[in-house]
Parts: sequence; C-alpha cells; structure tokens
Amino acid sequence: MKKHLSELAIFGGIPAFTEKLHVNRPNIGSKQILLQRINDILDSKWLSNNGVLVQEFEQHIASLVKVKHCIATCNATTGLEIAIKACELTGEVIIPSFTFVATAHALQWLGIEPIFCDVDPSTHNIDPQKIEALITAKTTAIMGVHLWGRGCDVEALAEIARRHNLKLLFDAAHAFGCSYKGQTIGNFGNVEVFSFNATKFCNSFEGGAIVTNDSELAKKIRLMKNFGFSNYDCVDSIGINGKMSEVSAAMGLTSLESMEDFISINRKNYKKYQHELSNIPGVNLITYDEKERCNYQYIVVEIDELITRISRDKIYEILWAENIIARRYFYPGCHQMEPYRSRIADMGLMLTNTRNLASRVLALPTGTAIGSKEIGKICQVLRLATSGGNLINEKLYQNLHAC
Ligand code: T4K
Repeated sequence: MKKHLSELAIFGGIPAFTEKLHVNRPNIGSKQILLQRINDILDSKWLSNNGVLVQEFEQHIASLVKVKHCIATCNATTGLEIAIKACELTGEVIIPSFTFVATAHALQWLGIEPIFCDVDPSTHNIDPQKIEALITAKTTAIMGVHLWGRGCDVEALAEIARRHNLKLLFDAAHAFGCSYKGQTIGNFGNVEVFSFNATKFCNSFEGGAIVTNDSELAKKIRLMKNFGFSNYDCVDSIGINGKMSEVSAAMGLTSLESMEDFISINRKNYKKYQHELSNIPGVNLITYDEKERCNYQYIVVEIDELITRISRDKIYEILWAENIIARRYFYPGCHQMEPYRSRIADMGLMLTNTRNLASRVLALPTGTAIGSKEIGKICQVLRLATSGGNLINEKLYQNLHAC
C-alpha cells in the first residue's frame, strides 16, 4: 500500500487529505437568495437579452468601481474581444507574456498579433521599460494585465501610450475589487475588463464586465455585445452575442452581496499562509500592498530552488500526490503556447523574467472552501517537501501516490 508523503513516519505522520483541495474552488454566497432569484427568473419568463438582473448587476458593479459605464458579458474573453473591436485595434498590440492565454487569444482571434513583452519580476506585471523597443508602425495599443489583482504601473503605461498615440486597455480579469494608488481598478486606460468566471472570488458561473468612463465607447460596446442591434430590426454595427444571461446575473448579484465576506476570508487565509510560510526558506509568498484594496484571491508562491534544493515541479507533484491540487499558473507562458510558439522560435530567450517566473510560481488553494486547519497542513507538506530536499530521493518518492 503506497503512502502519502505526510503520513511517512520520517516526516511526522500527519494524516493526508482525503478529498482533493483545488485552487480556485468557487465561493458560493447565500444559496437561499440565489435560488429565490432563479425561481423569480423562471416565473418571469425573462431569461436573457438585457433582463432586469443583468441591468442590476451592471449598476451594482459601476457603483462599486465608481466608473461611468459597465456592460456585462458572457465571459471576460468575449468581453476583451468586444473591447478590442470597439477600440478599433488592428495590427499589433503589446501585452505581457506572463498571463493567462485568453489575453493573447482575444487579440489573435480578431487577427491582431499579440506582441509579448517581458514582465517585471518584482510585480509580475508588464515592464514599461521594455515596451518602447517593441513598438512598430503596426502597433495600435498596449494591453496591461493586473496580474493576481496587483495594479500595473498605470502611469508609465499611460505615458507611453500618449507619446506613441496608442490605445490603452487593461485585462482586469483578476482585479475586481482592487485599487491602484487608491483608485478603483476599472477606471484606467480606455477600457478595462473583469472576469466573473466560477474560479474568480466573485463569480456569475461564467461572466465578465467591460467598464469604461468613455460614453461613446460604452455606447459602441453595448451595441456590439448584442449583434449591433440599436433597436428592433435595426443593426448599426458589426456585433456578436456577448450577452450575460439572467441566471448568471443572479449568481453575480448574490456573489456581490457576499463580496466583503469573501475578501475577508481570502485575507485571513493569506495571513495564515504568510505566517506559516515565513519559516519555510525558499517558498516565497508574493506580497499585496496593504495600502491598496486587494481581493487576495490568489495565493502565489515563488520557489527558489537554490534554497529549497527541490524543484517547483517536484514540489507540485508532491502536492498533487497529497491531494493538494496546486497550479503552475501561467506555465509555460503564452509565448510558449500555440499558435505563438511556432511563430518566433527563440521568443523565450528574450523573455527571461517570464521564463524564470513560469518555472518558479505555484498557486495554492484559498477561498471559502478552506480555512486555517487546511492551510496549516498544506504548509506542513511544503515544509516537509522542502526540508527533505535531498531526502526526497527516488526511493522515497516511489512510495508516494501517483498524481
Ligand atoms: N485574462 C486573465 C488574466 C485570466 O486569468 C482569465 C481567466 C481571462 C482573461 C479570461 O476570463 P474568462 O473568459 O474565463 O472569464 C481558470 C479559469 O477558467 C479562467 O477563467 C481563469 N482566467 C484562469 C486563471 O483559471 P483553468 O484552465 O485553470 O480552469 P480549470 O478548469 O483548470 O479550473 C481551475 C481550478 O478551479 C481547478 O483547480 C478546479 C477549480 N474549479 C473550477 C471550476 C470552473 C472548481 O473547483 N469548480 C469549478 O466550477 O482556467
């Protein structure tokens, strides 16, 4: 009978998790209120197409973000595509290479080439100093990503965009409820897009929201997300079906009502990880600026292999074997995925920080699905795995459950 690492006497024999602990288990607000809302939707027989709950969801977000316009969408990827189309981008757009692949795909889907820029290793966000070298006659915009909910260097990006007459967009999929220099994210650049996917701390099953303070742009976006219809029988522009359904809005509104609780649980979990990891050399938790509003929805550690003497990938395998389903976000980097990888073979060589981060980063479970006890055990496994270092030899490893 194979044993879990944590059960081995040599490591102190802590009982293993019997159920899988996933990263990004959805937070569920009040089931009762959600079910009531769904019941009302069914009774009203209005299921989609700009229903009352979608309108309420949009107003709620606009007021939370303190932004003029919010347009709900079926997901953030479609939201990005609509925003890109509405901004009339063409040619090339500069984005960070260390992000979820949807950032790049949203552009490529529209025939626009994403140009990958390296990130700042201390923030994981696009490095403004590396952008200008990538600007060509074809560049029409910069699209920053507020990775993990930590704001990009908005001023530096805005200054470059201004100097080169480029549009500035933000993929704010991670950053709902966060601020940058005291201002709520959602107010920067021409337009920003949030995600309310099930894995986000506030979710609408699937969903997104495009936010902007530009009234003309908002009008265009509103038309575009509904096939371009400005009225019955009247189509004013090209459009797509980017609409959010009423049931998604019901979940979204219910999530928003519990948003503060979710953030406070995430923050408590973050603090527990911070405490537990403080004495595990080489497992470095990323920091959030306490002066800003943060949603703390990602617990991200960087593994310093020189100190741990065990690779991030080995730690990842050990965690999985222990039923801790950590993720290597965003390995191996967008530029190493198709269709981008084939396009520029040595792109990885130029994106040194992205390459390093992609080999060091691990996202760990958090959210309402777990608490102090589980975090204590996750960190105990990390402690054992890393203090083992060369103890985690092949023989011992063979004792572990296969992933
Ligand atoms: N830009 C950025 C920077 C993004 O991170 C994302 C999405 C987007 C744009 C696009 O947003 P959307 O179009 O999705 O609104 C997940 C999410 O599906 C994706 O939304 C998110 N980023 C990305 C970071 O994570 P995967 O491929 O890792 O999903 P998956 O199915 O492996 O699930 C992740 C974890 O969540 C697993 O451990 C299982 C758990 N999970 C997931 C779902 C859906 C659950 O426990 N229950 C669930 O219902 O992309």
